[in-house]
Formats: sequence, structure tokens, C-alpha cells
Amino acid sequence: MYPRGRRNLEQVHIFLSGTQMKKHSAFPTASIVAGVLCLTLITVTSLPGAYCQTGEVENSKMLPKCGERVPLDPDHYFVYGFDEAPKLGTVIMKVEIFARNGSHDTTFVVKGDVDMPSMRRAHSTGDKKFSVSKKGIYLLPVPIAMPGGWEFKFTFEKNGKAVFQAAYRFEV
Ligand SMILES: [Cu+2]
Repeated sequence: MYPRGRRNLEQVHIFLSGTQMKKHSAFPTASIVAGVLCLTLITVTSLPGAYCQTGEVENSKMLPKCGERVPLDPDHYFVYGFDEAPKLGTVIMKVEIFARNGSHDTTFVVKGDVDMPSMRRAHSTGDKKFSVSKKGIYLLPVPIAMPGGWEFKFTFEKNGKAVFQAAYRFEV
């Protein structure tokens, strides 16, 4: 004789396997469809800029979404995004500036300042200069101190003058 609890567990188990088998025979294509859907999702989210989330936009000085081309001046555009989903600790913000012909441009000075809009200046780093990698990619480590809404402000300078400023808001 099984103790009552164990028998109940076995009954539950049999019930579950029965349901699964029934589902399988009744909808033989269900799992295939689910699999294809999964693959589609993976394909979509593994495009460049996979870690991009849509930002909150309050005004025209805000960037709606990372991973997309942003016009910088008549001859240049840039693409930006974190190297991974923003999380507590340090994440790297990447910026690539392209000339019209598609080549990297590294003649700008790019600065970034991160802060929490709900706690102004509590975690602000102030303007920090991006470094430029050998591949011509601008990189800046960004410290994320707590979960919540964050804002990253970009400043692009040419010949010592700010030529473009915009902010990107994201959630951690
Ligand atoms: Cu905070």
C-alpha cells in the first residue's frame, strides 16, 4: 500500500502524460508550428542590435531605439547600442559613426553621461569620453547601479564644438 501522498502524485503523473499524448495525436502539427514560431523569434531577435529596447521618448532630443541609423550631420550617421542587455554592473555602450560611403569615421569626439531621470545626479557619471578601438568603434563602460529607468546622453563634438546631442532611455 502506498502512502496517500505518493499515490496522488502518481495519479497526477499518469494524468499529465495522458494529456500530453492526447494533445500530440490530436494536434500533430502543433509542436512543429510552435517550433517554427520559436525559430522565427530567435531569428528576429538575433539580428544586429539584439540587445536594443525601445526607449521612452519625451521630446525630439531623444533617440527612439538603438541599433538604427541616426543622422549626425549631412555627411554622417551613427549607430549605437549596448554590447549586451543592460544589467546591474558595467555595460559597454558602442557607437559607430559612418560616412556616406559606409566607412568608419573617427574624427568626432563622442561623450556620454548616464543618469536616472527619477533620481537626477544620484548616479550621474558626468560627460565621459568614449575611447576608439582599432576597428574604429567608439566604446564607453557605463556603470548601472540599480534597477529602474536610466538615461544615456550622447554628445558628439567636431573641432571642439558640440554638433549633436541626444538621449536614450532604457530600463534595467
Ligand atoms: Cu537610482
